[in-house]
Amino acid sequence: MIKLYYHPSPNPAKIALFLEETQLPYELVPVDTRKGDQHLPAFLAINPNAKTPALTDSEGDAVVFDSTAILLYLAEKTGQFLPPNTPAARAQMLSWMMFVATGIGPYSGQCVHFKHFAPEPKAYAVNRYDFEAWRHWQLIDDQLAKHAYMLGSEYTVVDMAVWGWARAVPFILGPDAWAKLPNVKRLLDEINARPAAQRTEAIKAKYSFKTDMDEAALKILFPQNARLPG
Ligand SMILES: N[C@@H](CCC(=O)N[C@@H](CS)C(=O)NCC(=O)O)C(=O)O
Repeated sequence: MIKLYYHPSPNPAKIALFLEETQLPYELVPVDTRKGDQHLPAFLAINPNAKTPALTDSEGDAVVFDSTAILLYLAEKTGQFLPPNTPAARAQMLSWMMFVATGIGPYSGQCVHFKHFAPEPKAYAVNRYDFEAWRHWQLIDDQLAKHAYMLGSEYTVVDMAVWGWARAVPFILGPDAWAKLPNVKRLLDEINARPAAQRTEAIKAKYSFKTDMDEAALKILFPQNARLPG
């Protein structure tokens, strides 16, 4: 049995989408990161990085954390949503998966942090991360201007990786972002209309995750602020 350690945020959502697309049986284990569940010893034993998502698979005793690793694990396990098994197609798949893992995710996440949550002064950081987040999203848009999907004419695991963060684009880049990223918006709308994405969205309603970003949640999510003076 697969267990998905889940919070309704961009990285875990990609995994729920994959599981819903493939209809693999799985049990969802809520991890309420605004309450600090990611720091509980039982979760740290699965993901020492204290972040969602993580996944265990009793078939083969597998434990896997980080959304990119999990997507690749599940795609290889099922043989689904992968490009043709040629060196050229696999090279493109790995390149774009790592681009999302090391570029889209971190720059979008830091852009959100500095725009919406960081204390002053922050103009330098907002400028850097907004610039880099835009640059990364523009490359995704350019790729999607050339092809229906990230790897060409087929919907693959790379599109699911992009979808996780694409849902948050207006919060990351601003309310006018879609005017400049029409191809990302097209992919987002297309995936959102899929039954698997609708089932993924419905997960939120089944669990009562904390939504308040109150003082306690800020302390848990941004522990580095304890080092700031006064
Ligand atoms: N590189 C990791 C990043 C995971 C991550 O940042 N997860 C967020 C949710 S999208 C989280 O659990 N944050 C809680 C925290 O930082 O304490 C991945 O792709 O899975």
